[in-house]
Amino acid sequence: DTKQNSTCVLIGAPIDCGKARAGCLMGPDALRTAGIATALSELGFNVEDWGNFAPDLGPEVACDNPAVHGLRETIGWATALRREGARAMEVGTPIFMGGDHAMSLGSVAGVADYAERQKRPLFLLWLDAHTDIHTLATTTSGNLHGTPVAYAMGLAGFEGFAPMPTIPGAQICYLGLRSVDASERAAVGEHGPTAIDMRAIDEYGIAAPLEAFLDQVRAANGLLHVSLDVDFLDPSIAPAVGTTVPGGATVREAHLAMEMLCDSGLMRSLDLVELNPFLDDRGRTAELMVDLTASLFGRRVFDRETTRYS
Ligand code: EXY
Ligand code: MN
Ligand code: MN
Ligand code: MN
Repeated sequence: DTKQNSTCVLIGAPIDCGKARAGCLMGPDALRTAGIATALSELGFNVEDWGNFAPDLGPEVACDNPAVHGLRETIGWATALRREGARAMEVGTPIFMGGDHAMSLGSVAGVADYAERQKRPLFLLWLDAHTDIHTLATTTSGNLHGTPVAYAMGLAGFEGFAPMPTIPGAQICYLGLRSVDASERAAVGEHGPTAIDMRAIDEYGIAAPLEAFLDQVRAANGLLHVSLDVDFLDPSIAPAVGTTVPGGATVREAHLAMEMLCDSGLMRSLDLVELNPFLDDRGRTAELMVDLTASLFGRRVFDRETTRYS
């Protein structure tokens, strides 16, 4: 309905247990400080800020992989964010403000619960340098922010996490990849997410491969969840992330992707993750993330019609 279409729900998720380097817990407040709510209001949205959430008390789970850390707290976060995410879907467009990418173990599950109730297929667009497709068994760093795609696909090896409605690999698309572990490459090959790496963006631009994926979502009458990791962006424009990888998306590539997503009208929920304000340079990464969010929700230089050349 129109109320639902015109409402954005801000969900603060200061989760910081998905890796070793601390700081992402400040992410939600940095996005607020950079003006995320005002930017959305100025675009005509009704903004509800639900504040910062806390994790549930997770179960004690034995894990065979000694590298894995933060498991209990991560499961607690996943449970809480799944519940709040599903609830926010009924109200409007949730914007999950991380926090590290382990946040998506909860956000995507909540969105998937909603999609299942609506009997609509859920698609996932993962804007990231990394594939985040490890299981508890394959991760060597033990950093759980590297796992949410595997969980969403229903891969085995997520002891302690409640099962979620799974998203088939054919409904998942990566954009911006440039750092993939060997076992992750094998998992992508086996389970079939579309992998648009930086070489593909160099060769074809960002528009053509993204449009092909959006066509798939449209054809299936799907709901689209977008997960935007700060490290999708080149470190020269977005230094505030613990996992920088050179050769990322430019300012304009990123804005064009956001503008195309907005025009498609397909996005139903959004993650903004991995912002570590402790590593930022006078807030510029937080400001860029807010500017990209504004493009995603309709901020334009001109209406598209005025700049059409063919
Ligand atoms: N694949 C590496 C690991 O598992 O440790 C790096 C993961 C980085 C994940 C960041 C959030 O995207
Ligand atoms: Mn990630
Ligand atoms: Mn990443
Ligand atoms: Mn098309």
